[in-house]
Amino acid sequence: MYFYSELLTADKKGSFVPKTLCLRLSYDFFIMSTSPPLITKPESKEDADYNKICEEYKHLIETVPNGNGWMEKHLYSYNGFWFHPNYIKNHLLLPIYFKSQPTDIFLASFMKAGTTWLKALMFATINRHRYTISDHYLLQHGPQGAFPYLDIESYPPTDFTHLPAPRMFATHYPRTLLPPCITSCKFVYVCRDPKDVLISKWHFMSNQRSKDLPPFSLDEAFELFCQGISDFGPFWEHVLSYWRASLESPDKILFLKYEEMMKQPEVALRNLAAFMGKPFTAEELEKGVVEKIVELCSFENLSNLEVNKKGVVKFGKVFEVENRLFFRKGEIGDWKNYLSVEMKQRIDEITNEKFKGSGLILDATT
Ligand code: PAP
Repeated sequence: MYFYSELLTADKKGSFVPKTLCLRLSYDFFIMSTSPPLITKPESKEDADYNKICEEYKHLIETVPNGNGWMEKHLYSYNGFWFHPNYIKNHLLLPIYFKSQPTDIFLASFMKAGTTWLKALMFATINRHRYTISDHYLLQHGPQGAFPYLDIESYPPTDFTHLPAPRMFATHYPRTLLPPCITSCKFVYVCRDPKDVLISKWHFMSNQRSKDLPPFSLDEAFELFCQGISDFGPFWEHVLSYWRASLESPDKILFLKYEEMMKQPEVALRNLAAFMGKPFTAEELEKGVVEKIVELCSFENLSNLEVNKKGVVKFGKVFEVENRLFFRKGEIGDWKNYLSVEMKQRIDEITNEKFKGSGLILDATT
C-alpha cells in the first residue's frame, strides 16, 4: 500500500518533497553543472502551461481586492471567497494537474471544523482490514499524512495513480470552486459551530502568524470573521455551498455536524462507512469494531500520541505545521471562554440570517 508520505522523498536538508520535484531539481542541477557547452533546457508543454498560469496568477493578485490576513499580511478575494495567495495559484493549477478518478472520496471542510478527526475516521474505516487497532498506521504516523491535502501547489504533479481505490483527498476549497471532474465524486463535508471555528482558527493562526506582523487580537479576528474575511471564508457561504449540493445529491455528499458526531460518534461512523461504500457487517458490529475505531480516533487517544506531540507536517513547499497544533481542546462550546454576550449574539444573528430558508440548522444557534 502507498501512503501519501511514501510519495515524498527527503531532500538534502532532510525535508520531504514530492518525488517529481526531486527529479526536476536534479535536472535543473544537471543543467547548471554542465556548462560549457551551454545547454538551453527546452520548454516542455507542461512547463509552458505552468508559466502561463503563473502569469495569470500574478495578474490576478495585482488586481483583485485584498483584506487583512490572519497569518500573512493579506488575504485576496477570489470568486467570492478569501484566500492566501498560494491557494489561488493552486486553484488555477488544479484542473490541469490533478486528475480525479470516479471512485475518489473527498473530505471537505472549512478550516478547524473537524478535518483531522474525519481524516482519522475515514482512513481507519476504509483500511480496517489492513491494520489491527493495536498496531495501527495512525498510532505511528497520526492522521495528517494519512491522505493528501489537495489545496497545496499541485505542480509539479504528484503521481497519485498508485494509491489504492478508493483514494481519499482533503480540501478546504468551497464546493463552487471545484472543477466538475472533482465534484462528480463522493464528498464528506464536516461543519461546526462558527463560534468554535473562530476560536480554534484564531488560536491556530496566531501561532502560525508571520513574526513580521503585529500580534493578532481576538477582537480583530472576530471582526474579520464576521465580515467573511478569513482563509476560505466567508464561513457561511462555504457551508452553504456544500449544504445545497448535499440536498441535491444526498448520495454524493454526506453532510456531517461536528457537534452531532461528538454526541453520537458510533452512529456517525456507521453512516460514514455506509456512505463510503464500506458498511460495517453484522459480525463487525458484534465484535465492537465501530467502538474500537471511534476510540482509536478520539481526541484523547490521538492527541496523546508521540507523533502528535512532537511531529511536524509539511504542506507543499510553503507551510510546515507542528502536529500538536491540530489538537487543542476538541470540545463543544469553548467559545464561551472567549466571546462576550454581544459577540455571541452577532455571530448567531449572522448565522441565522445567512442560513434562513436553507433548511440548515446548527443546534448551537437555537
Ligand atoms: P484543519 O482544518 O486545519 O485541518 P481541523 O482538524 O479541522 O483543522 O480542526 C482542528 C480542531 O479539531 C481543533 O479544535 P479546537 O481548537 O476547538 O480544540 C482540534 O482540537 C479538533 N480535533 C482534532 N482532533 C480531534 C478529534 N479526534 N476529535 C475531536 N476534535 C478534534
